[in-house]
Amino acid sequence: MFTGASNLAEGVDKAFAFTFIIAFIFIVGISVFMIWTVIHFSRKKGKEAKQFRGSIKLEVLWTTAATILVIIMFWIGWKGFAPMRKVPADAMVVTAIGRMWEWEFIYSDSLRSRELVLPIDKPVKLELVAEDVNHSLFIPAFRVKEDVVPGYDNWLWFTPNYIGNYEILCTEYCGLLHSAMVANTRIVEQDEYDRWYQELITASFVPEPEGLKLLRGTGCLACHSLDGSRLVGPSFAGFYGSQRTVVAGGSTISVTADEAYITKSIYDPNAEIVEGYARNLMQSYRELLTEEQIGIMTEYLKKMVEEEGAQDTGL
Ligand SMILES: [Cu+2]
Repeated sequence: MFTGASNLAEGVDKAFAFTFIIAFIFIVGISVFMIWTVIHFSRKKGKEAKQFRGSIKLEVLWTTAATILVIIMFWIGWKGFAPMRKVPADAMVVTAIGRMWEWEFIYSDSLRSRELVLPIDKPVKLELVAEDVNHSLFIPAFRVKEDVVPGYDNWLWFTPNYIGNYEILCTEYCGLLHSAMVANTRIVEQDEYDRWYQELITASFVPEPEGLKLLRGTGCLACHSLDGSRLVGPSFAGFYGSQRTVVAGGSTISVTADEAYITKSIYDPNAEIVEGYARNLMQSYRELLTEEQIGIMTEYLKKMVEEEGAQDTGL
């Protein structure tokens, strides 16, 4: 019956199931009684209306019964909730950053990851940081959810106890692409986690190119992938120098993705829309990016295509 993937899931599910069952019994009971009352006490020919006064016995009965039920509901809910605010001392700490419109996770030694990878059966505390507006981190499979608010030190903890991939969602409407603000949490065995962490350390020694840093820091990669996968906007894989079919002012034209096109797409994103993508999802970045910065980003995108080409020809 209880299928959550963390130690906290059973407490939440029990409270939910109990409240749901009680509510269900009452809605059915009250509806049936109401229908019976309407029929039974309807005006009938030859029958005098009778006047009733209140019944102390009934009043006491349903007040006591309802109070006891509510106290039981509270008690079951409290038993599920209390452990959520008691972090074990040995919990591993990861900072979860929420920004429009992506999640990022910072492990010890400032190692950053887009995916939340965690070892099974080990308690983890997520410290929640918002970089712009209010967000809310929700991992349905673990039954944990907390608001991520700028300037407020919020946190949550859990112990994952099933291997697998689980979705992380944002459940506080945070703007245009709120619904795309998803991430993955991967629960693995301890040795696989250690391997993954080593890779993270190794990757951190390779300095990130300036252009990539800008793309990441400006949030471009939340909507434009680097690996060709389709997100809200067109991917950057094989992008530079390619022919784009765009819709501009009602007519479909073909343009080359060069620096001028990139600058235009960043400063006036809705003037030309790549065929098959939606209009008005991107705002102008005129105030946020200088032409020089766009130049650095363009250089990176150009190099990316050159490297892709070199890989394809086996060079
Ligand atoms: Cu959000």
